Amino acid sequence: MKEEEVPEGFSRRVRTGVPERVNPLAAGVLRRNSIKSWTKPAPALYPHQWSWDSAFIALGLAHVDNHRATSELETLFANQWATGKVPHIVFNPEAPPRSYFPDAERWNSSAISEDAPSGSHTSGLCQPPVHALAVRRIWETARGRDEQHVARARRFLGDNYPRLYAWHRYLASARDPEGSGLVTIYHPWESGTDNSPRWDAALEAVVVGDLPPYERQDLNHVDDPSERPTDAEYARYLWLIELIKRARCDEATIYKQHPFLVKDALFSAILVAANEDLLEIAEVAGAPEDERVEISAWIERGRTGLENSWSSELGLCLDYDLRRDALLRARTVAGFAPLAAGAPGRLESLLRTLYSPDFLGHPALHRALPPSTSPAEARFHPRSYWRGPVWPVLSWLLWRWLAGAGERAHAEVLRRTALDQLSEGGFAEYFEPFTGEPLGSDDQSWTAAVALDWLARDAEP
Ligand code: 2M8
Repeated sequence: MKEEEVPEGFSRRVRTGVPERVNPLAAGVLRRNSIKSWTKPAPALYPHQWSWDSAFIALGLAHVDNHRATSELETLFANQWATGKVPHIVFNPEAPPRSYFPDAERWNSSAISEDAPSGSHTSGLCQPPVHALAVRRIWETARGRDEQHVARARRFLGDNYPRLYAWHRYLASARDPEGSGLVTIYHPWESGTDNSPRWDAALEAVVVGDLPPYERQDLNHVDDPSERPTDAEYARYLWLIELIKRARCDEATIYKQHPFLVKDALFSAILVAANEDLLEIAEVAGAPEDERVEISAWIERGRTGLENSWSSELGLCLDYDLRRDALLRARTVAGFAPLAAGAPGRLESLLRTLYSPDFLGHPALHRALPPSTSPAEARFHPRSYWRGPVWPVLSWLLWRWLAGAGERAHAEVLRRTALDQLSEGGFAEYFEPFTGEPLGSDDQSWTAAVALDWLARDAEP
């Protein structure tokens, strides 16, 4: 057996439990999910290219195949909309029929919007902007190699800086006409934390109208339907898409009449961190001074926005429902978002919340890793997708933020615990927080990708 080959049943549980085995296995997952120049998020459940998955994948690939990491992002950015938006899905024309819904035909984006790319099929939504983090990682890993790698990475940064800048400008303008520093999302899928209780109140207010018939495909790919969103949630997800299509994806029209309009704290925090990385990329790419000044202003505005989302009562920050003019009260891992911006003035409170029994200090946790929703939350569900399970990508974000905020010892414990989880449970999409049971899809690409990034730390002096 070659090192990266995985025997039958092995992907669900890495039986050796030896962390050193994780590296070749993780690279193997990415290789097997790879299609030409990009990577499927999972072997069957997600047969297309997803935006923030690809960013995490590129970040992991940067350690094993820098060139392939760049093509992952280039393929995604080749489908950028004229507005600067990076679509949340680029549809794979070779995906098996009826493998994912809503599909390219249901979206039909190029027919409804002139801003959509004409030569491909994409969704009309977007996802958190992790991309600049990945581009920076590509640069960092290339710098440790020979001249040729450095020159190629420098070219990549130069070619892609304008696309990243256009993407962030879109988010800072079309998605924040109020200048609040917080990004507005039109659909829970844009948050990436789809059925999180964060969205319950805003989603419940959405009245579903006449929906063209549809058949869910996602339930065919999991062991138990309770691991996925409910039918009632799906009806609302599809109704929101119907409304976005009727608005022809026009931002001003959506802003005027869409029933789901929410300021997303986690998305906004990722944008602050991504803008910090974009500034570095701008430096390498020799970007004009006025653009650098603009990026710095976005960072400041983002920090202010996060500060304004702070809840002293919960010791977390909260999302905001623009339609009902109300904070969305939910204790979820997204509440730690200010850490991404260094958490000035809030670090102590955030650490207190993080290590309290509401999160990592909960006595019944299988491992001290962040459940997506606090077990103290009435709407917590340990098996249901973003309502409780541990997601390795979120552990990765928290790890990075803790380290960035100067909490290196906490970050290191988190990294090791997260690697132990993967070495015990394989590269699952998410994990039951009390038992450690792997849930959702097996061989989830971004889980493997963050493992590669975590393991690369061991090689550092
Ligand atoms: C999940 O979302 C998609 C819709 O975008 C789905 O459930 O069908 C989320 O976990 C999202 O964050 C992720 O990007 C996507 C692909 O892994 O799956």
